[in-house]
Amino acid sequence: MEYTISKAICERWFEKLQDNLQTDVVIVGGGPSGLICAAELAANGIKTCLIEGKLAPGGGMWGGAMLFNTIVVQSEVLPILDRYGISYRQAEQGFYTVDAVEATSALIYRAAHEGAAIFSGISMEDVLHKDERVCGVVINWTPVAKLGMHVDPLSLCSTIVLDATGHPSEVVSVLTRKNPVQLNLPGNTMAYEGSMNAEAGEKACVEYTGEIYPGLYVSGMAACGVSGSNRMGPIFGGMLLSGVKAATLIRQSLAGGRQ
Ligand code: 48H
Repeated sequence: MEYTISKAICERWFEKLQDNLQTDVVIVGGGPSGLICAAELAANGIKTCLIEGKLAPGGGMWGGAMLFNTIVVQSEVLPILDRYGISYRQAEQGFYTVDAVEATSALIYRAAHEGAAIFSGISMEDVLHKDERVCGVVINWTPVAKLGMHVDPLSLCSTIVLDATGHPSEVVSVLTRKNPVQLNLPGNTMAYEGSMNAEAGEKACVEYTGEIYPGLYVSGMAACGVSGSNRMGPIFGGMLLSGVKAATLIRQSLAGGRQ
């Protein structure tokens, strides 16, 4: 019995890895913006792979605010919540509360169920950068990096990479640290996240969602950070809108390339 169990897991997992060595989109980071983007892309037949460094995807959504696991959204995202079967309760002045566990688990379920390949416990440590284009990511086990083990990585090749790593914007950071690139951002360079301003942050994370370098998109808190915009605290409507916008732009770009 033990042999059969182990063989089944190894066969399926390596099949998943092999199938995603070359893919349409690699999303780095399984927070709300990355997860919803993965769900929307996969639902539309785009071959999508999501790399999450931690054991469980969900990012900053599980914890709500100060571990109070309730989040707030604004009325414009209610159609998204309805589409994902996430319940909400009216608060004041156009704001709604959502159970963080219900919302996070719904996003994870939908991304996986629509067919996005999710790899957890694996971190992006570098990008593939060729002919002035990002064309994939370099990955390794998160514990390998944490233990400082000298182990060489593997690569995932993709047409598009999305940096959905939240506050640290790790994909953009590594690209700019290692390569003399100009980004499609104010000042052509990566900026740093500003202090809390919920109105400005919510607007900016959607506005700056997009392609900032050939092959490289940013979403969510990463879009906010690299554009030098503000953080917004425990309101998550912008993260969902950003992920949906990233999926729309990526679909348009892939459709253009295939014509
Ligand atoms: C693999 C990685 C790597 C790596 C990081 O932070 P997230 O939840 O991301 P967003 O942008 O979808 O949502 C942001 C939101 O949660 C938030 O922090 C808000 C609203 N803050 C406001 C405020 O004022 O503080 O998720 C990012 C995910 C995490 O799960 C990381 O573990 C993962 O990315 N990640 N995965 N390789 N190198 N770096």
